[in-house]
Amino acid sequence: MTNLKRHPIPEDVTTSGWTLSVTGTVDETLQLSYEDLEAFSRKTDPDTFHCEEGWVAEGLEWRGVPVEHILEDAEPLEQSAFGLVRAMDGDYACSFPLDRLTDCLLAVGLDGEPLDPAHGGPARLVPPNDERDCWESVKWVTEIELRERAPTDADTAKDRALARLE
Ligand SMILES: Nc1nc2c(c(=O)[nH]1)N[C@H]1C(S)=C(S)[C@@H](COP(=O)(O)O)O[C@H]1N2
Ligand SMILES: [Mo]
Repeated sequence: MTNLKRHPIPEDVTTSGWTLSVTGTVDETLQLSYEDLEAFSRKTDPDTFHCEEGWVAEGLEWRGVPVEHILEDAEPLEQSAFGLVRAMDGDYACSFPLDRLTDCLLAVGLDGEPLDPAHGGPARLVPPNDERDCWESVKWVTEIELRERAPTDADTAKDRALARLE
């Protein structure tokens, strides 16, 4: 059981045949299955999640793979400086400087169970707790695209996420 808030699962979330793509300024484009990620996953210390809307979820035990390890396999090209993390629900995406992205966890489990779609499964980005905004914890992740230049607001969800809070 978990106390993350339950939001409706968007219609475009389908988990069958799911893979994570690692694309963009990398030497090796990757396609990883849930099983590939699960095999390299590790448990984290209990986490507390705060949403800008004011609610809090405590005692979350994520299990996942450090994004740093995923990216090592893709061999980022030297010019890589940003990552755009894309999701299944339409055009939802978040941008990160590469050094922040490597500090994130890609969670595939929560509280001893595979991460279910109600909580962003098969895979959800979990940025380090001390410096994250709630909308950066991208649910239903499908792709990590590395880039040389910063993605613009047109590429990301920040404006839309904030608009939802108004
Ligand atoms: N793909 C995707 N990820 C998302 C969102 C979203 O709408 N789509 N909402 C964000 C916001 S604002 C919050 S507070 C959390 C909510 O997570 P929960 O539904 O597990 O409580 O997911 C974040 N990640
Ligand atoms: Mo949020």
